[in-house]
Amino acid sequence: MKINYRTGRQFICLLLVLFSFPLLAKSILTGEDGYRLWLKYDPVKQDQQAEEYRQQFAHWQVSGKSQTAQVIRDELENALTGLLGTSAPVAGTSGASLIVGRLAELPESLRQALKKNLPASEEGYLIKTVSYQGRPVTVITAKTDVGALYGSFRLLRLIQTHQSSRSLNIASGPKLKIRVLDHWDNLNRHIERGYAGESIWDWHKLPVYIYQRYYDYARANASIGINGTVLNNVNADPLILTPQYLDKVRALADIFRPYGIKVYLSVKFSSPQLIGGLKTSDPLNTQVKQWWQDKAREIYQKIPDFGGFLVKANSEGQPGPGDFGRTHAEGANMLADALAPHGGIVMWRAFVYANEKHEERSKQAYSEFKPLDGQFRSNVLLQVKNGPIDFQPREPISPLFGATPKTPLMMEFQITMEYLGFSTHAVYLGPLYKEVLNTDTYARGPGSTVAKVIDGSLFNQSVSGIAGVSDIGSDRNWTGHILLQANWYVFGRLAWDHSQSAADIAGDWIRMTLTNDDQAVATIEKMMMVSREVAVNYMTPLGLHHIMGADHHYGPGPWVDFLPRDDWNPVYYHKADKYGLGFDRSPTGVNAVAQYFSPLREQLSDPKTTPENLLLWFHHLPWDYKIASSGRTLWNELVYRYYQGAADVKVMAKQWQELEDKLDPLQFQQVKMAFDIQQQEAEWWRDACVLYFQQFSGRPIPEGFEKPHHTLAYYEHLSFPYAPGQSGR
Ligand code: BDP
Repeated sequence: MKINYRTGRQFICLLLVLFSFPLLAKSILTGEDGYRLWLKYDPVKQDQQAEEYRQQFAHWQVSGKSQTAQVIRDELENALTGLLGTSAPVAGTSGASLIVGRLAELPESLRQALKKNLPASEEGYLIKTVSYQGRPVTVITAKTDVGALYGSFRLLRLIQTHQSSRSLNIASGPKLKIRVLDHWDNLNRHIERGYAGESIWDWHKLPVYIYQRYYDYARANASIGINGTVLNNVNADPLILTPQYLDKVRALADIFRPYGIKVYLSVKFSSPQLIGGLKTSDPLNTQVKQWWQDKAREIYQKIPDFGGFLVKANSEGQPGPGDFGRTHAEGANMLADALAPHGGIVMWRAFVYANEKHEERSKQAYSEFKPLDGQFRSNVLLQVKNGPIDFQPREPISPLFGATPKTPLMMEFQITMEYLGFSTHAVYLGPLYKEVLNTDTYARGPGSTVAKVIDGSLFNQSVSGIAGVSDIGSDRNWTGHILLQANWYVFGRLAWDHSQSAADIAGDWIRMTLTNDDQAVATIEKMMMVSREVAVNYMTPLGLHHIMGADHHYGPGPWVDFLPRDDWNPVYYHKADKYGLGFDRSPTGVNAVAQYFSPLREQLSDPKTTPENLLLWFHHLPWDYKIASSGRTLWNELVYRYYQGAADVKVMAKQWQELEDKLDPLQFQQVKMAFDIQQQEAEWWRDACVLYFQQFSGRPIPEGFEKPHHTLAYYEHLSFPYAPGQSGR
């Protein structure tokens, strides 16, 4: 029979369409794409509570003429119209049941009642139900306009999360003064360690072309109390300080100001040479000092409330005072002196480790900075990463916390997911942040938590701060994965008040972003709360660390041993051998534990008293070492945890799947697809790591566990030259 070639091809096409059908379940999905973040303002469920909201908040008044007052008006109008279906700004306080304004602007009779309840902080607010002209009125008041803005967002959250609005009396002020996002954004819009598209700053079109996104960024930040933004990468391009770029920076600063957000810049220490035409950048050189002073003046002429500089110096190839034989304190102080007359600060990073120093990497920052305590100007903060190495899925705290009573330490957390699965792994960072903040340093006896170190209360310091390396990019949903918006959110909420619980914050975020259905909220909250531990299990259980792929940091790479520096190689960190696994940082090894205060030091010196989740961080243990909590051998426990982690991702994915009917179709679908990737990648981590370590343990994968999908050689040969977020691009 003669085959009709054309019909045959049509037949094949038809088959292809049929086979690909399951992938194309629906070609047009409409719904929430994630752009609106947690500020959706969709109508609240029509019930008794909604009726109360309407009575209380439909008629409102905002006093004051500032730009911030206008921002509050715009936000309330937009939000209350959306949430309540009705919203009417009224001309005078007499017609309003919600009154917003600075204390000084309120009618005298109200003022007296409110004064004593107002929080001390300039940025704090009070939301109180009072009786005014014979009727109940809700008042949001503060010492500053920005405080009133924060209070307004707080009230909106209350409505968004369907809480009672009767007899309100909420006073709140921030526990930390400087609450900034650090953008690792390059001027070419590539984001170092960014997984959500390119930078939202369109440097090329600034200062003229202004995107609505800049305003929405400011709104989102103000809604959680973030009051600063470092616009550019710590691996800084000196051009940021040229007049051309400063005009662009000014445009952004002008947008952010009414939202209480100050702009900061990362600067390159060698800028005087690179853009200033000087022969040196020596911080003790008179011309260099003058150059920075002039530069500071130029900046403040354009941006009178400029926040200050963030500096990465003498670290990973960045220039610094060490290049001129000067200390970090001498470098930081020179910049601090230039900024001080204008009220600016220096955030000097302690993420410093040098090749020339033959000291174990986890010890270097402490060795470098501890002796400098007391030598920094009062407008310098040391910005310290939470752990002593580098934003790993789990690290002990950096020993610097508590070690510098005379120098304020700023926390640096990573929000972007460099070591936690980029933008496809659902990992809620609230528990990680809380774990760090609640850790006791014992610096001044028991109860000297990291939170108390950074909020200044432990050493009575008046400057305090926290920074989060941003996960924001140009993706429609900002963070590449809807659930990862929660990490931006929880960072801000904890920066405001570190005593809040990660679970409560997750609950608020879910209600504002995904759904107010109680059962769905409970399921998602539980999932979020375990998600970090799940990831630790399938990536770096029991205190393993720094075993990711080379350079791009994507996926597992425990075998990597070819990078130019010893301490960039995973083999340096896990030290697997025939005897066992782990890094001996106890007194029998490199004695990194000596940098901690007693009794933490002693606790970490002995494997029996070291928390199991940090065991291999501090100890090199034999494969048959008995894990106390389970009775398993180290090898069996390792395998168990890797498999448990991967299995738990499946459970999370299934739980999500079961919520389909309760969620917006687009949000549901986006997260579902990310879970598909996360499941594959969790198994990839599991299989690659178990096979790799098995070479050393020489022990079998215990019965009952499925076989790895591929050989070790297969995993070792995977290559990802275009993995996103790489440095130096
Ligand atoms: C590391 C990142 C690198 C950053 C560095 C830093 O891989 O891209 O430049 O931290 O914090 O984790 O400076």
